[in-house]
Amino acid sequence: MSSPAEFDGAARPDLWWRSAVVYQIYPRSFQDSNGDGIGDIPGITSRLDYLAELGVDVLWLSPVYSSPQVDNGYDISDYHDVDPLFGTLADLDELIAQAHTRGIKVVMDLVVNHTSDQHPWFVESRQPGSAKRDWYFWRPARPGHEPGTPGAEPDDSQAAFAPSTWTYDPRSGEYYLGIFSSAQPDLNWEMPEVRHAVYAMMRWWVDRGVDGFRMDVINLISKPPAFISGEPLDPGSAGLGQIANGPRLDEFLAEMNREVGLDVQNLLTVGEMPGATIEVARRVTDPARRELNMVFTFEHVSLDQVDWNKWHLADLPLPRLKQNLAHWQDGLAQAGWNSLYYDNHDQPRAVSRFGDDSAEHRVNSAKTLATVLHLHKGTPYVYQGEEFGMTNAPLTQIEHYLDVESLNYATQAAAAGVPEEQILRSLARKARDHARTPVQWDQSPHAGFTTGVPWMGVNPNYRQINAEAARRDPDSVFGHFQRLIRLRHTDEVVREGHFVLLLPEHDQLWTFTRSLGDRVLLVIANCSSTPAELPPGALPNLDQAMLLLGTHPDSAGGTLAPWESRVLRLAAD
Ligand code: TEU
Ligand code: CA
Repeated sequence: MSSPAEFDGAARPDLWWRSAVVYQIYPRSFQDSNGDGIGDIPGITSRLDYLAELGVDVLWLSPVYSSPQVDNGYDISDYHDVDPLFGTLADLDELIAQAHTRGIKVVMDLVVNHTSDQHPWFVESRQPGSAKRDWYFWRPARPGHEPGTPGAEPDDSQAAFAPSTWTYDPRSGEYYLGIFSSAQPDLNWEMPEVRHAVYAMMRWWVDRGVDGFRMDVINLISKPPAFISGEPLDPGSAGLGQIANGPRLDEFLAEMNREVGLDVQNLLTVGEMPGATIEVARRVTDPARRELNMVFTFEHVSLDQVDWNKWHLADLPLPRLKQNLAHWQDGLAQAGWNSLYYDNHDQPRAVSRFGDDSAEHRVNSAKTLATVLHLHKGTPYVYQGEEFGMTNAPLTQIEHYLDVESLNYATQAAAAGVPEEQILRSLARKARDHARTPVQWDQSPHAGFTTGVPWMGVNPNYRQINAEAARRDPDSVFGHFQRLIRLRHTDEVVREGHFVLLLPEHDQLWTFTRSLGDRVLLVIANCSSTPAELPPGALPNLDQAMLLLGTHPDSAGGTLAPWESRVLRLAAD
């Protein structure tokens, strides 16, 4: 970190994002500043020194725009304003300015596959014959059916958070498409006016000082030609299966890049792409194509389920997880760039899911999962609370769940006769609610998140697991994240080294090398709650190897303790 004098916090040198670590904030659950029990922007600003101490380079803010909050902000009714729940535009300007003075950049969430049904664009589009009618997708009722009656929906496609993707609008007697819910009608990107309205809005935010965009379900914006020409969608879930990765996706992303100046201004761009394949990711993140810097794949967070249904639980042997990430490392090794994440506001907590959140193993499994992820090649994302090992919450009744997706699943599953205890088992493992419990700052009431009543209960384990305790203990998960981030900032091999997975079938050890010229790093991690022997002769020669980062003091022997990991620099031949 260079001295303040010459450092212009907002500077974005070429490819800066390839050495950055991003921290995701879910504003509703991060820090409340006015006692209404809901996190807000001044609350985030008050925690900037904590984030600077952690060492992160970028803050990704989940949506803070005006919104009816049906999907907690992923349903935007005004892209040019901040929701009063979270504060004001002036508060956001202050946050951006204060972040920049600490050398931290700010990335906004761009939600433009759909708007809120309260957005003026949609309110106008509802008027039959309005100039904005085709800004959204309207269809007549199914032939032979009375509009508005059950079964009259244009087709049997299902929404992510509701039974049908189609919502009847008595005003025009027609139906509109919402892949996620009726509160989130899909924009019609075939319309140049729609695209250019979005680009103008993005330029407006860039002029306010933001350093990039995380783009929500951006691979859903190019709908299938058959659908565009009026064909019905197939039954089943619309979004992920049928609509992802449409034929004009690259054209739209390249146009956006040009019109907003994403590359010329070195703005960080990451596209959330459920259903994206390595081929799509390699194409979209190929610098020569000037589309996006990186994408969020969903493959590694969709392995502990059956088919495309996250609620149909499946065990996840370690080889499947590590081989999937290695697959993406290899796939984007020549062109493109990976994002690296386990946690976000849509996923259950990684230490509970991929690790062991028992009192005995939580700290080491949180550290070791982070070691493995951050030593892969790509840009790491840390989700609020992950940096000190927050866990899933003990939500034991349907009423404990608040998320639109969780409640939709519980309702539909119950209607389909799924026993309540099975529904509760799936929710306990996979619900997004686990990621959304308030951040546990300290041992004070409500873990220091609010002086009021939190919108969602704080995880009762906050007395043991909180940021303040972790900051005080250099051997904590927080201390480990600081060291991982420092290693990425100081070691080029961590940033640019070629990745090779070792022992792909070993069901305890996750081990791989990163090499750049004759410099080689070796990562050895025991991702199990029982000791693991290093298979003799299976790993590079460890003599003269130097330990750069380890979770356990006596980390030289041939046996790794449960959840022990070591990052070693191998002696040059
Ligand atoms: O998520 C898209 C998405 O794919 C998720 O719905 C995901 O499949 C699911 O939640 C996994 O359980 C984005 C946002 O990240 C999410 O919060 C929004 O709800 C969604 O888009 C609609 O905007
Ligand atoms: Ca508040």
